[in-house]
Amino acid sequence: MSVAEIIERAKGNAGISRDDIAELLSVRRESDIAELFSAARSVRDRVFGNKVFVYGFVYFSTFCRNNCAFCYYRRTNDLPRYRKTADEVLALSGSLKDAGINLVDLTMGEDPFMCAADYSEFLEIVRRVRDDVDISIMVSPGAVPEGSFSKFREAGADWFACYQETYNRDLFSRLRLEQDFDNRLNQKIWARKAGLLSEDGIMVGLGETLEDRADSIIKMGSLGCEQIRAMTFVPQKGTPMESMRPPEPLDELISIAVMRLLFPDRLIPASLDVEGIAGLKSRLDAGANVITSVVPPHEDLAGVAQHELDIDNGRRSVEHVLRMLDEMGKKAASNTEYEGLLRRLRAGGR
Ligand code: SAM
Ligand code: MD0
Ligand code: SF4
Repeated sequence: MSVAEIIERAKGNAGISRDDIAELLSVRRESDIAELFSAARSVRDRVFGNKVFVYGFVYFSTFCRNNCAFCYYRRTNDLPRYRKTADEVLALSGSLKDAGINLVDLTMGEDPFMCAADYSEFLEIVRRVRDDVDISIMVSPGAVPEGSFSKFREAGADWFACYQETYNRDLFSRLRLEQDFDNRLNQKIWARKAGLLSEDGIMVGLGETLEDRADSIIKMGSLGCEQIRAMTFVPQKGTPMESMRPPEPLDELISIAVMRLLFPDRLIPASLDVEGIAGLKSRLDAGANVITSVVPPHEDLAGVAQHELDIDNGRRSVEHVLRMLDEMGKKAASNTEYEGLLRRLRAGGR
């Protein structure tokens, strides 16, 4: 089958096999890549027009009890760490909202202090952001017990993010050391059951095969996750994966485009946490429609995969991102538009 034929089949996910998807993920000829990205853009534009959504990132605690092989913040990496107070998180969320974001992503390592007493401290932060800032909220606390999801929902969270990284169980066990594959998979299911919207994601360039990547994309879609992402692995100092060769971001872009074709109405991030602001346009050009990892400068906040890149020079700030969108002829959605979308997603329509 030609690439054009597979693209046609991929659109709307009609009669496409895992092997077809793997083949689409393997395109390398410049003209094929251009055709794939252009198809992804037109599918996105048909569903979302020229509107994109902008998410502020507040990584409020970098303490973590886990020891993921790929992560800078793994327990055994000896680092200076921080934990913001509830008042600080509130102030950061408020100023991000004033600057024009649609959602604040409250993210932490699996910080024992925040996990204690069934997440009471984190839940209180969520309640205060909801009541005092009144902005849409995503929580990224890691893996939580089944009974906690309804508490996050009641506290005011709209979204629960928890990325499987890969649906290859063997690879998972080498990445997320001492963690349970099924428990992490269930996070997506339990979140949606409790009325939360759910985000899943994969990492690209960890040694997975094209078939693995195809399987992961199919699985994320079939779980019904309303937001799905792919992020290129960035090797981190002090970790067992430190000396791996940094993968080119092209495979991430191709994954974004394939996800867009298969799942036209999902939210798909362009994360600034891989290549910084330099990576924004290429990701939007591949079919993404949400900008994530927007971080205010000079607040001593870190990114995850790129903990410093473009933060204190202001290039990841809301203002700078909005200016860039303007130059690209795109429009940031208003909060009324974003909230309308969330209501439709919750009602099961997209
Ligand atoms: N601690 C929670 C967890 O792990 O679910 C929430 C944190 S969330 C910020 C962490 C996500 O960032 C991971 O699931 C992974 O997809 C991504 N990430 C972490 N380290 C990375 C790296 N070195 N390169 C690329 N992505 C990375
Ligand atoms: C991002 N650094 O959006 C963030 C993070 C967690 N929900 C998101 C991976 O790229
Ligand atoms: Fe902790 Fe999340 Fe990093 Fe794993 S990815 S070490 S759970 S912060």
